[in-house]
Amino acid sequence: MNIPRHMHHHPYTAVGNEDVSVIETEVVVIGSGPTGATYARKLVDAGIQVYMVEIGAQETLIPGDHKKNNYIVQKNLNNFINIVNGELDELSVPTNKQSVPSLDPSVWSIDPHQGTIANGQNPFQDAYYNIPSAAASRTVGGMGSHWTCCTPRQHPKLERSNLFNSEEWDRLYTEAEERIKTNSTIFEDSIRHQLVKHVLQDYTYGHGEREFIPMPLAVQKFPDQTYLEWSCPATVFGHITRTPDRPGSKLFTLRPQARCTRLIRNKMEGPNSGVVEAALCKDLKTNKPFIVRAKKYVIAAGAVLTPGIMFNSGWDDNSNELPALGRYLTEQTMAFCQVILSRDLVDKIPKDPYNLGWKEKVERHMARHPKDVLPIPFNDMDPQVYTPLSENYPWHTQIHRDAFSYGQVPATVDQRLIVDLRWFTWVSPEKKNCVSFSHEITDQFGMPQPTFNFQVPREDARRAHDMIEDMCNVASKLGGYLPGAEPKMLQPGSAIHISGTTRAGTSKEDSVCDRYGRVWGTDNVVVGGCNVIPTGAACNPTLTAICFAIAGADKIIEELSPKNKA
Ligand code: KBG
Repeated sequence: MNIPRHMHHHPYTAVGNEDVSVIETEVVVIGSGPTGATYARKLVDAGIQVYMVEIGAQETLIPGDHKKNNYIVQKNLNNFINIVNGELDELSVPTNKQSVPSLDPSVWSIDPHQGTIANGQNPFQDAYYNIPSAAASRTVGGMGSHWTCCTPRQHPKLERSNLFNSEEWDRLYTEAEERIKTNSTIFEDSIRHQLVKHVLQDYTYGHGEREFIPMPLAVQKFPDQTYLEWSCPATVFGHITRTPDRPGSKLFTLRPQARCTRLIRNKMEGPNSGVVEAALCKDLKTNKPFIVRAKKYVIAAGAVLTPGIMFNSGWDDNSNELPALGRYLTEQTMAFCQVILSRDLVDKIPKDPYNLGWKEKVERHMARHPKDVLPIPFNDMDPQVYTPLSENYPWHTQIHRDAFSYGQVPATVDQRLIVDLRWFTWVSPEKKNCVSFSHEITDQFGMPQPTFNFQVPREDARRAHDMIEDMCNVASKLGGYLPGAEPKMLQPGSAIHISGTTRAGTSKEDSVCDRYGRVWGTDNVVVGGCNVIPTGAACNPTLTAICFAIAGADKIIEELSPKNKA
């Protein structure tokens, strides 16, 4: 199965007369986030050659590492905010059509009927129907290089699709958790984690059935490391990538800073009609096109850029081959606040009310740092508590600390006192909620500009309202609001969990691919990522996207196995 890869030059008719290099491989994977990494790892481990194309640069020594795997960042989470901000490229920015009457009349100013189109600005975007925080992370590792690593399973009744039966889901989730190293025990030693968990467990709020439990997180703690090791695409790639310490697998090539422009399809009538023959790419450093020829093409380039590549490959509005492409888009509604722990709770710590050995820890800390006014060791890990979604509380919650692109804590506030509350609920998939593309304008990377048309359906909006009320109730048991971080709904897209844009299903009328990510009407194109998830879900989608990638990769392995290859 190990076909030697060779690069050679020959004129490729599909891109005109230009002499372009051609790379031969078995499977090309576009995108290096958690799902691309899952495909690559499984295929390579099965002896299949993989060429991965990633538009972003490799910014870490180990490809696809988490930017939080850094002592300095873990010492001060505020440092992480700028990293995340820098990695979230907004996808559609409505052109500002507001008049500015005080503008110096001699300067160039916008024609309100046109607008500019640089850097994601989009004159077609109606601000009212936008998903303003929708973003892409163009870097090796994709969103996995800064994600929060929260990896719950979807609720079997409220969230999960029935494309797999419950045994199949169990098997997929178990493998996904193993690959991404999910666990719920690492934070058990933390005083604040236990404090928050116990206070909220004691508070049953009239419904005994609600559980406040440790959040499932993809993170490890190695005995010889002073900081936590957050899981990421590097974890999933494992041995197949090249690092300073190892050569990586001969079957795997990662090519950063290369854009996949489109797939080249055979449009001739006949048995090969619709089959993809090559991926047309461009090296962004040299601006030179190149071609990758493979047996299978896996697009895992993010929930918005994946349908964009497909649109550019001819599955556009004119072709009408995939009427569900870009449609049934879902994005969770999200509520957020930050509290400062109450004086009563902080004062409880030295008394060790739950008999968890806090007294010794606090005494040791005070002896070392007599000037510290808080009975909380500096290396006490952050709280990481959640409540799984349930029929009575149909939202996913996170009661934790998580510096993201927002949530900066002022330098004058001790970060040990801060707890973040994030509540998420689903938006049901509706055909009219969509991302569309146009051949008329491109984004800053020369790809079709996405435009969103998104509105929260009435019933989902009501649930979002109940959700924020619940968040306030829970917050009030912990402390008071950090000024500036009082409860609010975040703008659409803040969860960065857009799903459904190439959804899996059973027919092309309302889906783009089957449960293995195989695109309808082609033999050799597979899509991966949250875009494949067909249901509206409240919890973090990455683990479920990895499940779909596991199923898809297993199918490719079966199809490319020697007996089926002939
Ligand atoms: O807190 C995180 C959360 O875990 C998540 O999955 C989402 O993407 O982003 C949140 C921060 O905004």
